Amino acid sequence: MLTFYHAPMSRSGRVHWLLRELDVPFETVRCDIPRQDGSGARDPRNPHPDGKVPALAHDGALITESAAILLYLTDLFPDRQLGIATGEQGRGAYLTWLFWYGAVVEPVYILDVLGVADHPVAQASFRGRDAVAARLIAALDGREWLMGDRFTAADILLCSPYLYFPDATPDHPTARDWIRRCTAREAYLTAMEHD
Ligand SMILES: N[C@@H](CCC(=O)N[C@@H](CS)C(=O)NCC(=O)O)C(=O)O
Repeated sequence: MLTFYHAPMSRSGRVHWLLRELDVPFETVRCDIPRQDGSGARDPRNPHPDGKVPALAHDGALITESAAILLYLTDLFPDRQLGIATGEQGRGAYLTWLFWYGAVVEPVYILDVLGVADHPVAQASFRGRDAVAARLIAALDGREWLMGDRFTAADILLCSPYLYFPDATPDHPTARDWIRRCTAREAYLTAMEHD
C-alpha cells in the first residue's frame, strides 16, 4: 500500500498529481505543516524526518524529496509510461531533469525571492532564472513535453514552480503553451478538485 503524506497548496501537490496520473490505489494522510503566515504546526502523524511534505510510505520504506518520490513511483509502475525506465532510451535525460530541478531550479527561484540571485557565488553555482528559462525553452522547442512525445513526471516537477508563482513563468510562448498543456490534463484537474 502507498501512503501519501500531503498538505494541499504545497510542494506535495506534484506527488498528488502524479498519483492521479498513475491511477493507482493510495491512502492520503492530510498533514498540517507550519505555513509562511505563521499558521499551522508540525503534524505528529507525518513521518518525514523534518516534518515536511511530501512523504511517501511504501512496503516499510519512507521516501522523501519530491524528485525522489516521483522517480520511485514512475519506476514502481513502469507500465503507466509516466517515466523513462532503466534501459529505455532517454533514461539519462529523464534523471537529469528530475535532479536538475532539485539541485538548480528550486535554489535559483529561492535565491531570486531573497534578492541575491545575482551574487557571483549564486551565479557560479546555479546560474539564474534566464538560464533556467533558456534550457526549458530549448528543450521544448518543437516538442510537446520535456521527454518529447511522452508526458512524464519531469513535466510535473519542472512546471510546478510556475503553477504556484505564475509571475515567474518564462516570458515565451513555448513555455506558456507547455504549462497550458500540463494544466489541461485531467489528472491535474482531478488533483486540484480533491485539494
Ligand atoms: N525539497 C523538499 C521540500 C519540501 C518542503 O519544503 N515542503 C514544505 C511545503 S511546500 C513543507 O513541508 N514545509 C513545512 C516545514 O518547513 O516545516 C521537497 O521537494 O520535497
